[in-house]
Amino acid sequence: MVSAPKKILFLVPVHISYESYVSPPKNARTVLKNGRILNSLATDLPLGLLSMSAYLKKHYELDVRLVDFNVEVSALNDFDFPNFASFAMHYLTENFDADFTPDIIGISSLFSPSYQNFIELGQTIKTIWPEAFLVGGGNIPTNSYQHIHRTGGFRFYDALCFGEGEKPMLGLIGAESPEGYANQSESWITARKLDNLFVPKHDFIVDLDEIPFYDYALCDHGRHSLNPVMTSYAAHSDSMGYHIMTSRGCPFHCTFCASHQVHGRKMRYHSTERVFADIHRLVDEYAARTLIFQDDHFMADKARVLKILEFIEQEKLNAIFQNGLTLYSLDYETLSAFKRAGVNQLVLPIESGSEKVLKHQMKKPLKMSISRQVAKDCRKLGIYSNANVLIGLPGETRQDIEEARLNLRSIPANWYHVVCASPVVGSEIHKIASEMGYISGDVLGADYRIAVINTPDFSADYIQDMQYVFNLELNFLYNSDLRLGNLSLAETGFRNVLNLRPDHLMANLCLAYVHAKQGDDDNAAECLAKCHQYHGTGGWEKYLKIMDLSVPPSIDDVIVTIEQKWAH
Ligand code: B12
Ligand code: SF4
Repeated sequence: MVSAPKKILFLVPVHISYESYVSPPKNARTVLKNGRILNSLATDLPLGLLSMSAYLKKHYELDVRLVDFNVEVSALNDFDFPNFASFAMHYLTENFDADFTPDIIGISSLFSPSYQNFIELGQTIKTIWPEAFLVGGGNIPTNSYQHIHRTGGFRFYDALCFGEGEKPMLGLIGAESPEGYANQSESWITARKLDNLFVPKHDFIVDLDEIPFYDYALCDHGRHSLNPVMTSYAAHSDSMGYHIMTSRGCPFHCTFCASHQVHGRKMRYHSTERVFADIHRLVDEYAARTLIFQDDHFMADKARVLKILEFIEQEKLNAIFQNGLTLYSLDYETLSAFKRAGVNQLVLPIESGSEKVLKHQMKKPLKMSISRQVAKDCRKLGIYSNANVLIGLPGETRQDIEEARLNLRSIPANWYHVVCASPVVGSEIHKIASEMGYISGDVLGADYRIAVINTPDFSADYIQDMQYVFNLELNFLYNSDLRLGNLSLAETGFRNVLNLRPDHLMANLCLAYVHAKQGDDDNAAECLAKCHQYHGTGGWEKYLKIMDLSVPPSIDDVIVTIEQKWAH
């Protein structure tokens, strides 16, 4: 073995901004801590770091530690720090003594809203461990290194990694001088190189089986199960899931996506034998029962997909597919295989209700007839479907948005997740929107839930309002389960919303409808009374006006009012 730095510390900054954490936007998931409403932080396993750790340990003897600040902040009963950097300073000085002085520190940043935290954490690290070689990696440094350079981020960071980090980190650790190595490697970005017009290059591992079983032992799985995104899936109350990624890359060109900047467009795979071996280890060593697949394009090879699903079925495990699966690959046979593998819920990346927007603004290989068929088949098979939709891309018009608003009502997904198009750095829409001067405010650091694109066709405020209207119409007024008479399923959705927002007028109105349909006049009247109570608050009047809806005066009118809407 070559002599190498022994101690590596990996850090994950909080994924969202401090402002968004302490004052969550109204469409965010929240948690209550010591009487305060705070934004909820996703505590999903940071797979990139687990992969790098496994790969590096295959080659060198290392002491690797990991701190995910999403987990550490979530574990607190209260949060009374003025910013995340002061919490990081407090946490790191309390938890690391002289026994662990890291040689190399790597900070991972995948999400635009974490940008400021990424920079401030770098600054904190340089105060605590000025001698350590500090590197950054992930989606944000890969796409924003020029901005980081311009704004002085290289005062803290010694180098930034371009794309996947396994091979670049291996080179760095094996080198006598990390600085020297970073300055000559094509995948490491340094300030000195950028001053000389340097263009970085990817250094991919082609055969993913070269990466050993991910270093899951780096994480405390009890703490990481505090709030993974899977807990927002109605069909899964068990929060102890194990994330896996069986392939990397995606050949498509969706204009809102930045994945290819890190992982490229060429598909790379783990062999199915290796996938099965990893799953067996997760079951044996961690008693895993639920697997969360994170592949960008899981559906790339149908035979492979069916083989993996058959394995999950045989092993009687649960599987969650958090990313939308390519809809044209989801024929009835394949969907049935998902169902047999115990998959009771799927994310459908329907993306838009306008064929024009799908084709020209999103460059998505999808037709609405396919989305409709998949949603219907999911219903037939008893798979709960969550549809993803986004509005407000450059080139989309108000007419497209109105068309989508109507068309989406004909796709019978169970629930819709509607978002404002966010110009994520590294995506084509970010490039277009920045070149055209369409972006208002700060994109790096901006919350995905807030519209920031203004074009000659629409303002960001209009998109923000329409995003909420789409949500109110598709999930409430025109809720597919309500219209199809699946009252108890619809009721579960409304109650989930009311648990978080008791003053949700539309959830109360739709629940009044459910009660009225069931002949439960007392509860219907109670829900309707709440609608009248909240009518003048929270901007409800504005949204009711856009939907051309008024709160019915009595419970006798609730059913008529709602069903009249469906008839038009
Ligand atoms: C899993 C995932 C999540 C998980 C997070 C898991 C986690 N704890 O990291 C969850 C479900 C929470 C999530 C949520 C969201 N996500 Co997401 N997510 C992904 C996804 C599909 C995979 C990430 C992953 O695990 N990759 C596998 C590992 C192996 O790769 P990696 O993490 O990139 O790490 C490698 C390199 O980046 C690099 N690297 C990473 N860190 C470091 C550190 C150092 C020191 C070095 C040297 C290298 C390095 O080396 C690693 C190994 O090769 C990516 C797409 C993608 N394929 O990258 C989107 C992605 C990161 N998500 C994205 C988005 C937009 C979202 C959501 C907004 C979706 C939504 N509409 O709700 C939310 C926002 C969350 C928030 N901030 O509030 C965008 C982010 C774009 C951006 N610029 O902000 C991405 C890129 C997808 C896209 N559309 O372009 N997501
Ligand atoms: S959104 Fe999904 S399908 Fe589209 S390019 Fe990105 S990873 Fe591929």
